[in-house]
Amino acid sequence: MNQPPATPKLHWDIFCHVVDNFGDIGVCWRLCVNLAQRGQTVRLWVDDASALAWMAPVGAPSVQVLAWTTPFDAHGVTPGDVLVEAFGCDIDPEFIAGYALSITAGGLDLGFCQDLVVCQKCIWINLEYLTAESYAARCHTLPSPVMSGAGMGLTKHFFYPGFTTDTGGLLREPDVLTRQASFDRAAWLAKQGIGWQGQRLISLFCYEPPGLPALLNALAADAVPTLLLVTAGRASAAVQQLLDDENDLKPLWNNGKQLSFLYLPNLSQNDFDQLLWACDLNFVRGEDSLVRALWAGKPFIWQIYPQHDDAHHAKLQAFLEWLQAPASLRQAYEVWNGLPGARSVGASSPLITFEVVQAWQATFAQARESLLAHDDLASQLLDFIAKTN
Ligand code: TRH
Repeated sequence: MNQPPATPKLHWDIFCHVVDNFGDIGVCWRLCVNLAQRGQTVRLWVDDASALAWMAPVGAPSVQVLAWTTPFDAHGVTPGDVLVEAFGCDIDPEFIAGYALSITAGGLDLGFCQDLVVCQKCIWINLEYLTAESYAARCHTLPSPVMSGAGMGLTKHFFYPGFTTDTGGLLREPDVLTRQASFDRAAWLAKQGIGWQGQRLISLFCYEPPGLPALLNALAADAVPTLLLVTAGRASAAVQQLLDDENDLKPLWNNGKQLSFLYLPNLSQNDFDQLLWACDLNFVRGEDSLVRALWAGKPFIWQIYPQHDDAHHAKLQAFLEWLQAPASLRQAYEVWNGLPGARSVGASSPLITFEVVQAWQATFAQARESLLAHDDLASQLLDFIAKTN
């Protein structure tokens, strides 16, 4: 019987420029870990690694973090087998020149590379942002010949993560399902020092969402008591600002104490994932936490990263389309994100009543099932490399 070809063990150089927030480093770190879990050796070059101190406090085997400095310091290393430019960052010409040299000279480090065929080729990946818009499938894996500069003559390939089989898939660790299956919610909450008395649990990871006042008012008025677990940083600041305003203007707004708050410290990515597994409803934002919320399989509301030209409106609608979101869920997303035309939401709004949230469960379960049937992003990258060489 023919054995499937063994996954080549390659050396990867992944470059990450932190623009703002935690998505750039969050996605890149997960990609490194995902690759390492599949036998790869990875160097992560990042210009601001500070968030990794809490996101990944114990690091990961076979992943090395290097400071990406200006001017460029190669730290005495030579380029590996695969270059990844995350989110359109530009790798320094010195490094590209070294990579080009190793290819044109057939300059293989056979001690590193166990797959001669793969190593003789240029594998230069431009990893793009996640979107459900149709251009992702159209552009996925397209080649982009380099016409000038240190990499002249080489070819980059675009790699688009995505939700459908004609894209590069989503980051997913091989053991995520087994870890989830044995997750003990009460034990995890106790370990975090979260005093839980059976209330509905909602996590809040957001920017400054237009729908936040409506959410807090609706939760305070709801028959079901809620413990809101507010993540550190912008979400905490937004809630505290709003509470100051509400308490000044409407001192009785949460008089029944139906809504209580707990402010979380920065969690590791591992604990952040478990936070999403523990809650009945999650509010997430950006790119990476959206994917984690999908794997959690619980209902969630997503605040999309806002862009100045409002390009995020189409991106949000494309996601809702892919999700086959029912009308109440669409409305909640539109209100939360302040989309034009979104109906304003009052205390009796369907944004978060218990029944409505429960009705969304089927949509998210179905989405998760369909995604689990596709290969994850790291596996698809490895397949792509094997096929194109
Ligand atoms: O921080 P973000 O808003 O990042 C954004 C988006 O990725 C956006 O698409 C991008 O263009 C912009 O940055 C520059 O949201 P995101 O993507 O969910 O990243 C947050 C990361 O932080 C994610 O990996 C989870 C992690 N995290 C923790 O590890 N612990 C925590 O306590 C929290 C709150 C988050």
